[in-house]
Amino acid sequence: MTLYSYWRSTTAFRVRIALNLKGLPYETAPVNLVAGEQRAPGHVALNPVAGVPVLVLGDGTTLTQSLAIIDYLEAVAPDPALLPADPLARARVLAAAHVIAMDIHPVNNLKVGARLKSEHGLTQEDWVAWMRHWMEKGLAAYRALLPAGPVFSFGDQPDLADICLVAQLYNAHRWGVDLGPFPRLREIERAALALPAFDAARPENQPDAE
Ligand SMILES: N[C@@H](CCC(=O)N[C@@H](CS)C(=O)NCC(=O)O)C(=O)O
Repeated sequence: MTLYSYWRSTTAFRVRIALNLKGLPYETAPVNLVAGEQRAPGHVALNPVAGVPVLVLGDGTTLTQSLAIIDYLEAVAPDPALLPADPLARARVLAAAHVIAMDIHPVNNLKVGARLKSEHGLTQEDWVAWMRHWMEKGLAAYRALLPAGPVFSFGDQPDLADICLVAQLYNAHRWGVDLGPFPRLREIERAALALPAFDAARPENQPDAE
């Protein structure tokens, strides 16, 4: 399999973690988002939303959207499970994952920032304040969904919510979010990054890291 990825992309980070947790080997095809390579016609032919991640399977089948890719991986390589079998527990993990994937990430995407700057006069400083705002709100909501007790967000093994959380916290560190109010989230992050599957997926461990 080939993963079209950018080292700093949090959505590609999610897929890297899932592939590693499931022990599925893959090659990385770097797409430089800052240089605009995601908008090249060849890449848009792979992913019509002009972004990463894209996972190309051995037979050439193309998959897009990080959560859909992880859902596919879960179906074809169910061990270790990234979602609980119990319907209620599964809904809780998905809800937390969606706080990050549906509520935080879309409004903080590179193309949103580019549009706000070009069409609405935002400065880089305004944009950083915008991103911090949505991360702080979203991380507070994520924290409120967590039960007390387990090592990771919902259990003693990492799941889809942890995958989304760890990737998002990378961005929170990058953009200077005050994580002082979120000691539990940092504890989960430390436990996850101590695992080789998470560590190997870190942005700084990617072949295109600058
Ligand atoms: N919902 C999509 C979002 C994918 C996405 O937007 N990825 C970002 C990187 S984290 C991207 O490629 N952005 C390109 C751009 O903003 O131009 C997913 O989960 O895969």
